[in-house]
Amino acid sequence: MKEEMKMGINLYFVGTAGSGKSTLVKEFKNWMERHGFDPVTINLDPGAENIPYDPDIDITDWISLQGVMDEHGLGPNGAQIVCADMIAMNAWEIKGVMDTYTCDYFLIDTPGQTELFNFRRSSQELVHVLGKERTAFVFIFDPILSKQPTGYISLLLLSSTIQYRFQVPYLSVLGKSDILRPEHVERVQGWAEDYELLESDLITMESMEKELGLELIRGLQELSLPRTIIPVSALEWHGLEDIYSGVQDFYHGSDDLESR
Ligand SMILES: Nc1nc2c(ncn2[C@@H]2O[C@H](COP(=O)(O)OP(=O)(O)OP(=O)(O)O)[C@@H](O)[C@H]2O)c(=O)[nH]1
Ligand SMILES: [Mg+2]
Repeated sequence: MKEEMKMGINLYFVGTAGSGKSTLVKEFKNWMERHGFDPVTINLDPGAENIPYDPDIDITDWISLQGVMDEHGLGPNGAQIVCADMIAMNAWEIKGVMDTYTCDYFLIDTPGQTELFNFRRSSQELVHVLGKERTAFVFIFDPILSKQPTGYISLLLLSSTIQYRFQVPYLSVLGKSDILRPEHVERVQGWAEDYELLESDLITMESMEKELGLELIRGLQELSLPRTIIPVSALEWHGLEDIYSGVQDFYHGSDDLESR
């Protein structure tokens, strides 16, 4: 196996609640193993119950949401904020455990309440301590929200905050694309590539958000957001190779599966 493959890229899966982060971590791990790679999974959600895979490194070994709720007399949302900062305080310990692994990728599952991860300074510190120079994000667009131009624009704004907050390479993926009709998938792909198409589809909508939406599109056009969105189905193993080659492009040039 190539030496460069063993540098252990930190691949974070982010997206709105229920967008499919944990399932994608699970299936991307299975896919990687099937293709001869060594992935290591990390759960960063201290409130996660019923994770669909058995994480190699689990934040709940350090921090428990229920424990923080009990100790500080907080509800689940307030406790999540405390936990987000506690995760950063434990970052060097997590890094210490990561250093005991020799692997290709660390697949990092992030909390369901995505704004906690995206907006808090502690997450930036965590990403830095765990090795920002080898980091990429996979931003999952929720398929149901993405079907409408207004929902898609909202998610585009959210993804742009990730670029703004973290300044790391990231891929946009359309999650659970198996539940969308092929023409819907193509439409969303078209919007990613061509903002004029997004604009013209927004204009035809009877929506109060139309005027502001058009102005937002003009602003978004100025940003260097990814101009492709990868349709992915974790359950059907669709688009997983595209994620892999997209990340490889960031760090190793075009080292695709064929060249292994
Ligand atoms: N059809 C389909 N369903 C999926 C896919 N990926 C995830 N799901 C389903 O979507 C639901 C949410 O998936 P999760 O992986 O738990 O999503 P999450 O983003 O980790 O959720 P939170 O951590 O709670 O925010 C589950 O019922 C999954 O079975 C997919 O590729 N296709
Ligand atoms: Mg999850």
